[in-house]
Formats: sequence, structure tokens, C-alpha cells
Amino acid sequence: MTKNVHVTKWIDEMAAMTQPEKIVWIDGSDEQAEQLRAEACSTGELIKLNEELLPNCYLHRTALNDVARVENRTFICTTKQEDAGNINNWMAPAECYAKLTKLYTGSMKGKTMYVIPYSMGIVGSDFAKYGIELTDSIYVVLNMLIMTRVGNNVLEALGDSPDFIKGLHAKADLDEENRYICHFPEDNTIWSVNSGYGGNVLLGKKCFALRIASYLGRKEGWMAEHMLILGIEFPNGEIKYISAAFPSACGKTNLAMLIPPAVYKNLGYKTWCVGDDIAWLRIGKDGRLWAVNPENGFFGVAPGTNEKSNPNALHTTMRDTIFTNVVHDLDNNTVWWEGLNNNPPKNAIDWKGNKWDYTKYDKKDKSTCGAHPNSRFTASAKNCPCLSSEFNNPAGVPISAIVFGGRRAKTAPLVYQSFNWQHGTFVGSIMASETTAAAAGAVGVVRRDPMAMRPFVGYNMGDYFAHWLEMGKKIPNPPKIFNVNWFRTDDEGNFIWPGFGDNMRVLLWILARCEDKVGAVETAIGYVPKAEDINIEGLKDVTLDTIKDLLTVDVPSWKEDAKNIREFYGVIGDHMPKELYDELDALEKRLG
Ligand code: GTP
Ligand code: SPV
Ligand code: MN
Repeated sequence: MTKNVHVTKWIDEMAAMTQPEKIVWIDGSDEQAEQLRAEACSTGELIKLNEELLPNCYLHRTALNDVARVENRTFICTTKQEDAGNINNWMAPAECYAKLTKLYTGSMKGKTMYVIPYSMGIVGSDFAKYGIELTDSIYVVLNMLIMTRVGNNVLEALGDSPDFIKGLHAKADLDEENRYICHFPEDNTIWSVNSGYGGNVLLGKKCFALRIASYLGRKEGWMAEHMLILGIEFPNGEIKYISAAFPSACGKTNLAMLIPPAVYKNLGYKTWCVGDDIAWLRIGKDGRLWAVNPENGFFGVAPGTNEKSNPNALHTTMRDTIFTNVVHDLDNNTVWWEGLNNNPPKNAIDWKGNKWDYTKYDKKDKSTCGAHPNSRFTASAKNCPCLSSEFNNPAGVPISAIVFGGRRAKTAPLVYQSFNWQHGTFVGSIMASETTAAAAGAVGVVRRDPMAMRPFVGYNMGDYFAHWLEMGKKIPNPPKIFNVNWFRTDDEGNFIWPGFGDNMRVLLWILARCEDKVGAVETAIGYVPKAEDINIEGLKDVTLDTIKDLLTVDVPSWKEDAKNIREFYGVIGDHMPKELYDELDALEKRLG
């Protein structure tokens, strides 16, 4: 397949350790993918769904103990612990290699090892980076075929270069106690064992395109971020791009595919999706920040996706999609999840593979759900009705605004703008959000999640902040930085802001600010809109007073938050840049 000795020598070593019965190279062809799908169906790994209703779609169920990323079993293995920092789990590389070698040894006996040459970014472009994933899972192969650009052309583009990310994945026994997701940024290596869930095993995604790439980005002067990329087309045809970082399961896919509300649609506004999860950002020759989406598909949260909340995502999943851990409707041989519609299937199998009685379903008790709360669809970007024409542009798109946001029931207002890049970096660094089902562990606990990157920075968080500040100094014409919160609740716990498509109303304020077309009110935390500048035309339950309420800056809770931020900065430790402490001091001073 390739004469590249760096590749062949490494594969030989990995095969000697894992001892597969045979090795199969993935060439990116439809014929081979079709064969693998057929094989996976014959073993029960995949279930073929109704070809008329969901052409080329499949259902997969993971092991019951293997349904989300495992942050406590994810490690950054740098020679010096200090380089991984206090937020990451760290293991010494030699210790980790030794420990995992034991788990990998003989783990592929009697199995096939698949070799997946893939590209993050457009093959052959300046932005692209290459990886090879070795795996014993057909599910992983089929997902990688959707999520990345796979095939022989990647090997051709790599040539005889040693510059590729070496990824090894083995399902082994799916033993939770011995599950490890380990990154060796100094060796361009990722080792994952004992899991079969997306973020733990699709090594091009979080492991490479965020953890390893963030490490490379710092070294090479660019950024890898947990961000969607969205284009907003104005009635005059001009398109402005926004990138936004929200923590896992906090609305990136939804915002990336939003459909403008009628008030804007009727005027000719349109939106275009460039990416829904990861952005690689570089400084362009024109002095602006340019973004590409290194992925080729979407690994999106299924529950809550419906014809009203996200029709674009729903349509994207109508063909060529792998559904993971959703409900199987046996009458139609289709899929269902909570929040799809109000007609749960009567004859159904839940995500655990058991007969599911929809009448026992209780919204408040997650254990009665038919679909796992972190059930997902793997869908091809090319099937997205609002895919940007720039999706395959190797140069990417110029970013006008960076938006941070999270799930905050109280403190954060609907939107505010930072004073400048340094303050914007501070705003990103103090992000906090309620935890979600995307990672194993408690759900709904507020934790600090800087830039939505807490689980994904491949090095010391303090150095990561310093890199943000450094980038700001190097971008002649930087994007403006904002923070949003769609998740403020009333006393009964209901969301006050309608969200979804109506978030466009906030994005247009943001873009107007970028062009100095609208004023703002200066507060202790940043610039907040004048309530009347958020367009509420056509909104049923939202009045000017609702907006005023959503925009309030509650000084006592911010003072409380400031203390918590200081504590968090303390945990990050002595790599924390002084500039961010200066920003924190200044915030406290403004709060009084
Ligand atoms: P990852 O793929 O895990 O990185 O997540 P993501 O950020 O792409 O999350 P996604 O867009 O899939 O959002 C997941 C959850 O957020 C779903 O339960 C949505 O219904 C909910 N959600 C998204 N946008 C909004 C919004 O504007 N308002 C409210 N209230 N909920 C939203
Ligand atoms: C996330 O958890 O942020 C995801 C899904 O986007 S995963 O690929 O599992 O990380
Ligand atoms: Mn994500």
C-alpha cells in the first residue's frame, strides 16, 4: 500500500504486539465500505435500517458501560508532568507505554487489524494533517470513513514523510477498569484501549484534531479549538463567519445548522454550516483569522434533534448515517429518540437492546429513556442541506467574531462583548457550564470549562491561555470576542430564551457590533446590548422586559463567581499568565 518505511515499520511493531490474524488496508472505496457494512451486519455489530426510509443507514449499540468520553481515563503523557499541567491527567510516557502494552498484547488474536489512512482537512492542502488509525473495530472504520477523508490519496500525499499521527485502537475486553485514552504529543502518538465509543476511539476527532493539534498549534503558531463555524448571509449576498465554542452537548451542532426565523428568512437572510465541532484557526495573509473544519462529517447528539429544533441536522441523517444507542422501531425498521416527535414507537428495542415500553417513559427519569442521552448520529457533511460552499475551500473562511458560551442557569447574560482580545481571552478562560451526558460522570454540575476545551487541551492550561494571548498580539485584524448563554432559567427552571433558530437574533447583534453598526451598554463584565437592539419581532412569549431580564448583570453572583475563578486559576497553577490575573483584578474592581 505504501513504501513509507515510517508507516510500515510502525505497523509491523503494532501488529507484533496486538497479533491480529490479518491486516486490511482501508482504501476509501465504496466497494470496500459496502463489504465491511455487510460483514458488520452479519455479526450483529450493525443493524441495517429500512432502505426506503433511511437509505444506507445503520444502527449500532455500544456496550452498556461504554457510552461517553471518559475524562478520568484520558491522559496526556509528556516527559515532564508540568507540560501536561494540573487540569489534565498525566502519566509518564514510559510507564504508560508499558502499562498499555500489557493490555494490547495479543488483543487482536483471531481478529482483523484495519489500517485507516486519513486526513484532517483537505488532502494536499496547507492546513491538512495526516493520521493513520489501526483498529480492530469495523464500527470505527465505518465512522472514520464518514468523519474524515480516508483513502489511498492520503498515503500519496504523505509520501515518505514521517509526519503523521500514529493512532492505535483496540477494543480488547471493553473492560472499564482498564480503559485508557492516552496521548503522547511528543511522539505524535495516540493509544486507546478497551472502549468502542466515538470520542474515545475515532482518533481523528478529539484525540488528534484537538488534543494533539492544540499541542502542535502552540508549537507552530495556530489554534485548534472546540468550535463550530457558521456563515451568515445578508440579503445583499455578503457572508460573515462566526466561530463559537460551547462545551459538549451545549448547542454547537444546533447553532451551526440554524435556520433563520421568519422575520429574517423573509428578508433574504441565509445561514451556512462550515463545521459543528472543531475549528483549526490560522492567521491569513490579509491579517485576519481564518478557520477550517478539519472533519468531513458530524458526530451529533440525537436526543432533542427534531423537525423544529434542527431540521438541517435531521435531514442530514436521512441517508448514509450510523446511529448509535438510539431506539430501534421494529415496525418500520427505523430509529427514534426522545425529542424526535411525540410518537414513540410501540414495538421497539431500547439502546440497551431490551424491549422498550414507551408507556413507562418518564421525562424526568433518564433510566426510562429509550435512547441514551448521549446517543449520536454519524452523518456525512455532504448530505447537510445548509453546507457552506466554502466547506471544501482549503483556505477556510475569515472569522469576524468568536463566541463563547455555556449552560448557566443564572450568572451569564444572554450576550456580552469583551473589551478587547486580552479581555476576550479572559472571558473564554472563565467559561463555566453544567456538565452533560457527553462525558461519563455526574450531569448538571457547574464546572469551569475554559474555551470549552477543558477535556481537550493537549498541554498545560496556563500555557494554552498564554498561547491565546500570544495569538492576539500576532493577528493584525482579530475577530471580536463575545459570550452568550441560551440557558438562563426562570424560578421554575424553564429556559427563558427560546434558543435554536432564534439565536440568530443575538448573532446579528454580534455582527453589527463587529462593524460598529450598533451601540451597547458598558457594564462591569463587558458590553451588553441595549434591550431594544435585540430584535423580538415574531417571538411569542418574549417581551422587551424579558430581554432586559436576560441581559441583567447580577453583581452579587458575579462577585461570588470571581472568587471561584481565582480558585480555579490557582488550580491551573504557576503557568497562569499574569495578564489574566490582571483582568480578574480589574473585573473585581469594576464589580466594586
Ligand atoms: P458535542 O457534539 O457534544 O460537542 O455537542 P454540541 O455542542 O454540538 O451540542 P448540540 O448542538 O448537539 O446540543 C445538544 C443539546 O443542547 C441538545 O439537548 C439540544 O436540544 C440543546 N440545545 C441546543 N441549542 C439550544 C438552545 O439554543 N436552547 C436550548 N434551550 N437548548 C439547546
Ligand atoms: C463531545 O463530547 O464534545 C463530542 C462527542 O463532540 S465526542 O466525539 O465523543 O467527543
Ligand atoms: Mn464536541
